[in-house]
Amino acid sequence: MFSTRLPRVRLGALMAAMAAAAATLATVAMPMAAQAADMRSADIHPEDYPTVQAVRHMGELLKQRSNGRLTVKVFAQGSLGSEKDAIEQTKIGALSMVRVNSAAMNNICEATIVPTMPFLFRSTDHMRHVLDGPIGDDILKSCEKNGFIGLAWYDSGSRSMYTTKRPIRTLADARGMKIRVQQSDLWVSLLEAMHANATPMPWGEVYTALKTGLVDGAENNWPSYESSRQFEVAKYYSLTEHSMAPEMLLFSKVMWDRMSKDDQAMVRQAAKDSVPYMRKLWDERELKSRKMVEAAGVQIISVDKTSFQAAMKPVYDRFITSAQMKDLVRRAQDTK
Ligand code: GTR
Repeated sequence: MFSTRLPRVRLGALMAAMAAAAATLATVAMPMAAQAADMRSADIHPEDYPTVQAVRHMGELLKQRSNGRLTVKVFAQGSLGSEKDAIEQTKIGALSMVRVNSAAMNNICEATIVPTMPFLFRSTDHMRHVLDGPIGDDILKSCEKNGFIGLAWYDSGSRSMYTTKRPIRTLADARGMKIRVQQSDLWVSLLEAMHANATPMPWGEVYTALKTGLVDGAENNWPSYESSRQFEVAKYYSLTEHSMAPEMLLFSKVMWDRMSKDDQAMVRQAAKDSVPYMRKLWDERELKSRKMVEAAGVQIISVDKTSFQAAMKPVYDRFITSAQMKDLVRRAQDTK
């Protein structure tokens, strides 16, 4: 594990550069319809992860519906680099699609901060109602100006804290701990509000960072904690459930604008149709992952969530300031 992770990151960067070169060549040499036909999508998760499977499913639907003309190739396991790299590749049109967490878009498309906010969603149902309705659509649409066509929201469950040396039982326990966060200003602020030391880094580096003691902990949902094997090196999982930051499926605006209206509609529909499929896989995987890590000896710790929630006021004060952001948060909170 230790020795295979770093080279993969470098290989990913190399492949991303090659992908960019190939896409540039394709732009010069190929007719428009052909460009739209072979779509490539990136994901940092392994092959069997629900997000990867959902995009594969979307590809199958598209292939069927277009009689084999539109296809999607999914590059899983971060083989094209980190989420940040893949977002950049998508922006310039070297990749057609990318599946990332909303947090990865926070510094790029401001409205994605809303569903990433701590303790915004009251339950899975509440989250799904908000994202399936006009608020979810408005946020996806708002990323168009940044170069991304928002196709769908996928589930990502609740994120909780996990640590290597000692468990977090109360808010005070988090004080001074070095905790890995996603590369988003919101996440730095969120952990600072717990008086922890926020350490942003790409997902592919977290296992090693935990193992070598570079950080004392991280935070994520059950399936990511399990599939990354981070539970082997951070055995205390504290049920803070502080954010339900969802996953996003984004299409490159550069590539989108080269497609016919009919193909765009087909892509949108296939992405939409992959959501229930993803949620089914997700619900099963959450249970399976939790059981698996418990069997492996992970200690699950319940915490007083209200104290963590109360500590988040400065995060709302800092990030939810404009009328547009306040309106989105209020509408989300008012959703049943
Ligand atoms: C996972 C998410 C990834 C990535 C990762 C992280 O839950 O699915 O897209 O954001 O968390 O923490 O970096």
